[in-house]
Amino acid sequence: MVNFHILTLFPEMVLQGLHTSILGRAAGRGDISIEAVNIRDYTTNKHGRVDDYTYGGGAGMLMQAQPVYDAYKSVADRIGEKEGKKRKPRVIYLTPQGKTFCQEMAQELAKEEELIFLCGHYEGIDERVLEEIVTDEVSIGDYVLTGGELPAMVMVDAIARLVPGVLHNDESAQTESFGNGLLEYPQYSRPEVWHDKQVPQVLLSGDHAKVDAWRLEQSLLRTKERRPDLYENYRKEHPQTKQKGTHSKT
Ligand code: 6GU
Repeated sequence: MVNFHILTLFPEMVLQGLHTSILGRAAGRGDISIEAVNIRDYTTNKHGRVDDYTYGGGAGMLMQAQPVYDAYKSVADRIGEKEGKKRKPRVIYLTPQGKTFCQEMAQELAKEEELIFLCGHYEGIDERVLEEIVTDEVSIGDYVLTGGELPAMVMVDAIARLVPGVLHNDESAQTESFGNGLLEYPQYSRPEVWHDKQVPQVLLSGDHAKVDAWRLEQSLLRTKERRPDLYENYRKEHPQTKQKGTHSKT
């Protein structure tokens, strides 16, 4: 069970996206919970403003410390009442300046009971509140988005599918791409021939050992060709595995 709390100016965007399909059903069963907290509900500004100009000048507006802190406090206090004063929950600030998200981080975060995501907008958030509440700064890749909502949704999806009970087939979280450090092998369904293309014979053989060996070989070939960086890591961690495909394409 992981409880996800998302601090955002666009709660409907986040809830719409995350209460769909597999995660929606998982939330319905209680395997995860996802709440969005509207930062604007916590502003003390009488016009409902949450942003202001930056000291020092320059283009763009900044989210102010007060509404962000009070939104955070409302969640942290509720968690504190539930758990007692165990320890501070992790607060993940989505920012292009953060550490790049990866499967290993997802696995680590899936062990937490409570996760708070802070989504920034405009030019960012007043540094002083970040210093007080943020435990992790995370980016989802080297490109710039308009806000932290999509990155938060990406992270929640990647983490939630690792929570026990969320995926029905216990295996599926593990056997897929990156679960074993390799890209996935190609897959086929009916019919046996489509557009003159035949399903590989080994998959029709019923020999599970042969099928597994073929799939591993395909994963290795694909990873070597498409993601040499992942392939190198895999080789280092599995030095005993037979080299695949070194004879091809040269
Ligand atoms: Cl976490 N935020 C924004 N605004 N852009 C991003 C990002 C995060 N990760 C990649 N691009």
